[in-house]
Amino acid sequence: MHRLLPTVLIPAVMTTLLASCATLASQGFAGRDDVRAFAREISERNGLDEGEVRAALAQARPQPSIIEAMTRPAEAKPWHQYRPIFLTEKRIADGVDFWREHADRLTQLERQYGVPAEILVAIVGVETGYGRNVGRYAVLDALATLAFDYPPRAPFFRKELEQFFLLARDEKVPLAEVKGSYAGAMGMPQFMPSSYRNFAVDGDGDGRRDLWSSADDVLASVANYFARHGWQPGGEVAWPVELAEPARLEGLMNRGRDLKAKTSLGELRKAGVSLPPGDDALPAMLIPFREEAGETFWVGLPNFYVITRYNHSAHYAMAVWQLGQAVRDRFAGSGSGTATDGPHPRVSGTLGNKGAGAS
Ligand SMILES: [Ca+2]
Repeated sequence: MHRLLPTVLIPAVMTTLLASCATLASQGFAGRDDVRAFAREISERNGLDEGEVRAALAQARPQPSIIEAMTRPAEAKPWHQYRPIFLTEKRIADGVDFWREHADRLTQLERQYGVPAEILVAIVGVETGYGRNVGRYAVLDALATLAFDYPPRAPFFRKELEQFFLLARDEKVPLAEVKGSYAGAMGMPQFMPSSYRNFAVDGDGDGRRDLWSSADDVLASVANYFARHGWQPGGEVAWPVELAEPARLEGLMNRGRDLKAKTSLGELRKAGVSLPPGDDALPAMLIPFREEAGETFWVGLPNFYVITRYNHSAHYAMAVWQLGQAVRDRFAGSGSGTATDGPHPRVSGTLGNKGAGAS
C-alpha cells in the first residue's frame, strides 16, 4: 500500500488544491469544524476520550506534498518504466540475503498458510526494500491530510484515520511518532491501519504484533493477509501468451484499474490462445503490458488477482510476482536451499525477456 514518486504533471485543479493546502499548512487542523465533528464522531463510536482525540489531531500537520504524491502514482507509469523500479539487481540480491536470513520461518509459513516464500519475500522487497525504507511521513500527518484535505479519497482515509486511533489504543502504538508512507501505510509490509488491525499476526509469540521490527511478525502477517484474501496453495499466478491478433480479443482484456476477471481459461482456449494445461473453469484476466515496442500479454490466474488485493494494480502484482521468481531462482541457484521443489511451477523462459532482466 504505498506508491513511489511518479512524474506526471499536476493538473490545474490539483494546483489550486495544493495552493489551498499550503495556506492550511500554517494553520493546522485545530479549530476546523469538520475535524472537530470527526473527533466527536469517532470518540462516541469507539468510546475514545474526545479531548484526547482532538488534542492528537491538533498536533497533525497538513502535508501538501502528500496530495501532490497522490496525484502521480507510480502505478500509472507504463510497464516498461514501472518494472525497472522494482526489478533491480540490488533488490534481487537483497532478497536472497533476506530469504537466507529467514529461511526456517519462511518454510514454516509456507506450510502453515500455503503461501510461497517468494511471494512473502517479494512483498516486503517491493514495499520497503526488505524493511530499509518504511516511510518518512508521520502517519498521523498523512492520514489527517488525506482525510480532511483530499476530497477524492476522504471517506477511505477518514476510516483509516479512525482505525489508526484504535490501533494506537489497542497495540500501544505511539500515535504521534509513528512514521509511514505518504498514504499512511506502516512498517516493513506497509499495512494500512485497518489491515494492521484485521490481518496482522504475532508471528514470534511475544504477545505483540510488531510490523516494524519483528520480521517473524511481518512475514506471518503478510502470509495471513494472502491466505485470508483467497490465495490458492499450489495455484499458478500468471502466464505469458502470444496473441496473433490482439485486437480480436480486446473485449476480454483487463485494462487500467479494472481487475475483475473477464474471461476463463476455457474461453481463451476456445478463442485460439495457446495455454498450458489448467482447469478451463478458472477465471482469468487477459492483461496487456506496455513495452517500449508495443504490448505484451499475460494471463492472470486467481492468485494474480489475490496479489492485487494488496495493492490494486496489475503492474504491482506483476512486479511482485516477477521479483519473487527472480529471487527464488537466485536463491535456489546459490545452493542455499530447496527452493526449486515448491508447489508453484514456473513458466520457463519468461523472465529472461519479459521480467527480471537482471537475473
Ligand atoms: Ca510479536
